[in-house]
Parts: sequence; C-alpha cells; structure tokens
Amino acid sequence: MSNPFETRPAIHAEAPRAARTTQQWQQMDAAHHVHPFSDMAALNKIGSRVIAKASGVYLYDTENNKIIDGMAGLWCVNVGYGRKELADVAYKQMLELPYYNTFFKTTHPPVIELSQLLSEVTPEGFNHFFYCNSGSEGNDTVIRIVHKFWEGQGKAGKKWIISRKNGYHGSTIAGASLGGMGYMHEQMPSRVEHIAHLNQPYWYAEGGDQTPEAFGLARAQELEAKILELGAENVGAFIGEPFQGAGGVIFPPSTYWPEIQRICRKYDILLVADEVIGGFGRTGEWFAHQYLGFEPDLITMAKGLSSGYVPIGAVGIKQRVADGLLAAGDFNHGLTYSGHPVAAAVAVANIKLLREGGIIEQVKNDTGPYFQKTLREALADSPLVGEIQGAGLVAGIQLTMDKATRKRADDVWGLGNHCRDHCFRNNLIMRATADRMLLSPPLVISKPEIDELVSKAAHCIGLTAKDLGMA
Ligand code: PXG
Repeated sequence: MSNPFETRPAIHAEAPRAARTTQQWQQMDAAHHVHPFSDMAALNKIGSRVIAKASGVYLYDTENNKIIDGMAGLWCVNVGYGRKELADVAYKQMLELPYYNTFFKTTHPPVIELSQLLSEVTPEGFNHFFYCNSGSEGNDTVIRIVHKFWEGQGKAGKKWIISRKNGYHGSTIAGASLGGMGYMHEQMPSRVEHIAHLNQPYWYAEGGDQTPEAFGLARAQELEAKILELGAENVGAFIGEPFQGAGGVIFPPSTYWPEIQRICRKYDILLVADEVIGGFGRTGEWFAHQYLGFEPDLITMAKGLSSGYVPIGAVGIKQRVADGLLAAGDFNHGLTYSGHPVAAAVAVANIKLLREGGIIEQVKNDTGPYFQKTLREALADSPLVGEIQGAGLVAGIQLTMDKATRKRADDVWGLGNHCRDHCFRNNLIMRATADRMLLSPPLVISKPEIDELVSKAAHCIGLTAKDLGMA
C-alpha cells in the first residue's frame, strides 16, 4: 500500500514567488514577522526592503535593484554569495545523513572532519572544539567552559568574567550580559551574574588629550584594577573582541592587547578572543587576534565559519584548558544541533575554499591593502571624516563635526542613521554604529568592486556632509 501522505493534495495552492509584488511581500511580512532589533510599528509603516537573491558581492531586491553588499550580510558571507560548492555539499549531506546527535557515545564524519580541519587553521595549541549554532551560544559555552575548567582545577571561586562596555557578544541572556551594550541591558531585568565591564579602548571618542598609546595602556590597566578589586581568586576570564565589530569597528591602540595579555598571565585569568566577526580572514589573517598580536586560551567562532550559509558556531579550546576540561568528568552542556552534520559539512567546504582558494592570502596581500588605501584616499578631504580604522577587508569610518578637536555630533545615532539612509537610497549596504560608518564586504570582492564600494561610500558621506552645510 502506498503512503497516503505522499499523495495528499496541497491544501493551499501557493502563489509562485515570482508572482508576488513587493507590496504583497511587505504586507505579509508586516502581518506575521517580528524582526530582530527593530521597532516593528515604525518599520511596518514604511515596509522592509525584500532581498530576493544574491550573487558574489551583490544583492538584488524584489524591485530588481542591484545593491552592493558592503557588510557581507551581517559580517558573515566571507566567500560571497552563490557558491555552488557549498550548496552541493549541503544537498549531498542531507541525503546521506541529514541529522544525528553527538550526545550519547556517537559521532559522525562531518563533525570529525571539521574538528580536524579547525585544528589545522587555528593557531598552535588549539586541538579541541565544541559546537553550537551561533556566536551567542558560543559565548554561553565559553562561560560554561570557564566555570567547569576552574572547578576542575579546584578553583571554583574563579567565577567572574570581565568584559568591556560597547563590546558585543550576542543576544542570548548570557551573550548580552557579557556584552556591554547599555541599550540591551536596559531591556533585561534579569542578567547573568558574575560579569563585570571595563571601559572600552575607543581612543577617538574617549582618549581626551592622551596619546593613543598612553590611553590604550590606561584602559588595559583597568583590568588589573578590577582583578584586584574582585580578588584574583574570584576571576576566571577576560573576554574581548580583538577589534570591536558591532560597537563600531574600533581597533584598540597598539599598547592595549599586550598589556591585557600580561595581566591575564600574571593573575592566571583565561583570555578569550571573541572572533565571531574577526575570524576566518576578515583582517587578512585567519583570526584577528593574530593580526593584533595576542594569544587567547579560548576562541569563539561563528559567522565566517560557514560564511553564513548555514548556522554554526564553535569554541576553540587551547590545550591546557582542554586538558583540564577533559579530565573534569561530565560536562553538562550541549545543544540538539551541536556539530550538526549539514552545518559541519558546509563549514568544512567553506574553510577549504578559504584555504585552498587562497582567499585569505589575497585579502592580506592584495585586496585588503588596496581597500584600506583606496578608502583613505577617497575620504582624505572629507570634512566629516575624522579617522579611518581597519585592516584587511574591514573598516570603521569615524564621522566628526570638527577634525581638529575630534568633536562629535550632539546626536551621534541621528548622524550615522542619516548617512545610512543615503546609502540605502544609493544601493549601498554600509552599516552605522552611532557616528561610525562600517564596511566589511565579502572577502572575494575584486578591485573594480572595491572601487565601486569606496566611491559609493564616499558619495554618501559627501551627501551627508552637504546636508550638514559642511561641503
Ligand atoms: N560575538 C560577536 C563578536 C558578534 O559580532 C556575536 C558574538 C553573536 O553571534 P550570533 O550568531 O548569536 O548573532 C556577534 C554577532 C550588527 C550585528 O548589527 C552584529 C552581530 C549580530 C547581529 C547584528 O553589527 N554580531
């Protein structure tokens, strides 16, 4: 007898996608979809832009606008859109083994291959990896590992984790508690305990008359003061993004990370690099901490791990911590989709593309330097641009009301959003964090595409300056 479900007729005849108008999509979206980090009442009045397809570094909306994606999606589509290699791998893996778990004495080839490959592309000493589905879950996992590790060392008191204001570590309760975004904390009556925040190493805005080097050192030394206040026997880890991503692509002064590392070693505090944005080639190195010159004990990864094609996150665990963790008995943590076979298979294919395709080397030696140079040249004369920071294919453009005094706008968010609206109208995706404009395009962007990206960015910043009566 045949399976009756196979022949069950469709209850609703679905309209083919191509038959729907933008307005219909927007109405359906407004009726049923709650967007992240959005004021839905305001958004639904204007309607969302409907992105229908993408290829390389370009997005296409349902009005057939071709938009250059200066943000690689949300900092994640490192190998660019439309990679058939990744789609083929996912398809094959779904047919072969779409799902199995790794909880109860089982494992599977994709997760084993991914772990082996990650041990090759991460720095020396990283041989163990724990999987999850996102950066937020990665940082939840970091907290669990830190606590379990110290408990195993007979130092269960080392519970406190120190992070920074304006750091971003995700939006689960633990991720957002670790992060230092005041506007998120305001909506969180409950937060994870034993987390303390230091000031950020954002020289342009907070450095006053100090040199960047002196300021970087002073901000790093806040860590020592906080450790002494809490007691080193109570502090388990320090976590930071090598450069702050969502916070504005803020690269700390050169003095900052060496001093943070010195202090962590002195007091036996684990150093965690949140590489969710910085990882997998963004700065031209595999990991941004390599560019910035420090050596973490734990690495949080997501986004570029699969180039955003499927959700996956991971925590890399350095040998000393892995030795302790693995010897400490049951680790009571895991997710249904830890090491999901399809996600793991896509991540393997993605890492191979990055490595064997020479994409990261190209960012380091060719397109990265070209992007940094072109961007600085294009904006050198803008009265609105105070500073450009960045490396490889990531940049933060600081807007200012007065270059000489580093004066910031009264309404920093209003200024950034105003510039971003110009970008939107000009088919350019450039993100704004307060008065910093951010670029982080796919790592496969070509030089002519960089020229287009930079000239559009300069045009939109120019329009903003004009609106302010500056140019
Ligand atoms: N750590 C860092 C450094 C991140 O940038 C996360 C953790 C959390 O990852 P998930 O996968 O849980 O989102 C992130 C995520 C933005 C923006 O507007 C940035 C992120 C996420 C959403 C928006 O710049 N980064």
